[in-house]
Amino acid sequence: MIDFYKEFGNLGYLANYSHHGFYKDGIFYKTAEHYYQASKFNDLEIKNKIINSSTPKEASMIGRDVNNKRIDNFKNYKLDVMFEAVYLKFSQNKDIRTKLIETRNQTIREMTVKESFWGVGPNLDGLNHMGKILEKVRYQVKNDLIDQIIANSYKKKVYIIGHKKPDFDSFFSAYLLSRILKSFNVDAIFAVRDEDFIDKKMINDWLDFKYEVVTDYSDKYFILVDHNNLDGIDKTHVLGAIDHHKITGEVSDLIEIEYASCALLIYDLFKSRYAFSFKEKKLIALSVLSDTEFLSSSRFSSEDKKLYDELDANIDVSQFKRKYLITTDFSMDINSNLFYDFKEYRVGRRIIKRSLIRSYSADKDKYYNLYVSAMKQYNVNLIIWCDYEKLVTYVRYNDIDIIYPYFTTSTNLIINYLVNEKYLKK
Ligand SMILES: [Mn+2]
Repeated sequence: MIDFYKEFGNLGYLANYSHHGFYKDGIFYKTAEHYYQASKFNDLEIKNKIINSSTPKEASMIGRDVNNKRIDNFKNYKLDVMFEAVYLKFSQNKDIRTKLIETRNQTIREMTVKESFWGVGPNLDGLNHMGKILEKVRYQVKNDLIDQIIANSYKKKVYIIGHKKPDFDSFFSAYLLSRILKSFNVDAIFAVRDEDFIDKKMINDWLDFKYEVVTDYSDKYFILVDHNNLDGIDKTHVLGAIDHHKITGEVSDLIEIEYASCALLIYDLFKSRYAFSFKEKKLIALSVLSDTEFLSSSRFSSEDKKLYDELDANIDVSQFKRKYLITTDFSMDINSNLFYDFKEYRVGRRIIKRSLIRSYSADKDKYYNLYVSAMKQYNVNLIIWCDYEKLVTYVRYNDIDIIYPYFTTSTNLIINYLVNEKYLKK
């Protein structure tokens, strides 16, 4: 539930008085409120007075003055006008558009108690039209981004591709999006960057799809899924990107929302336009298992759970966990284990080279110090060590040891934690 009140604080961007201006027909409106109030009148003098007023409050006072003659039956249009105002505001201000999209499918409420039409009213049972319009706008701007990706892709051969060393989610997301785009008549090709798969067994058992291996990026167009670092791809060749982590500033016009898995995000984005098959839904659910350590990771949120349940995949999670959960094999040498689940992350100008280790408690006690002391030698600066018994995450960043009190394999979460705790400067 997203409850906002007035234009202040974290959620203030949702309010009509927030200072996010936009253009319509060559005219600049300072706030959505300016637009809404100005739309009540045909009289140019009043209109201009509203547009030129310096604050939304002033605009509202002029607009509500009963001495000013409104358009006939304005009340019949007012919901449409308000939708337009809010839509223009969010579609022309990318930073708050992103914030709005990040609220996923949560209910939005304007907590104004003296307003039972736009807000929730005194008994919280008001019409809350403002909240509903924000939800509609959220849906619309998300769809605009999808339309943009599809439009960019027409009449081109487009490679749908995930990260290097593909895991289940990256591999399947690329496949799934290529299927969906084909249904929109895009010449989409399912591709991987290499065949050095993580989750080998799970991929072998479930993802029997033909792919192309692409290593020369120079003469091709791409749509990136899951972990959108360019990694050698020219920015101008990227037609779109969909990711369930917020990590890079390398690609513009991307859809980047925190979801349990990239395939789950793709499902949520396209479910109103593409009929997912029973099999596809099951594989989406498996991608969630794979990316959340079989639903035990903190990454699996209550919003994710709603969607996961909606997939109705009927999966015995503990059975899958027994079969596919692979901890680090400590009979292997340190070098290959450090680079088994290895990724680079960019934080500002810094590059974080992180290795993910999965172990039970006994192996943690036995090997942790050994691996930490090998970091410098192998040029790794972040180890995320997940203990599957204690459900605790041990983090080593350069010379700093941190015990993260939850179980997570989300590097993004850990990096944000390091930044917030000032261990890591942006
Ligand atoms: Mn993923």
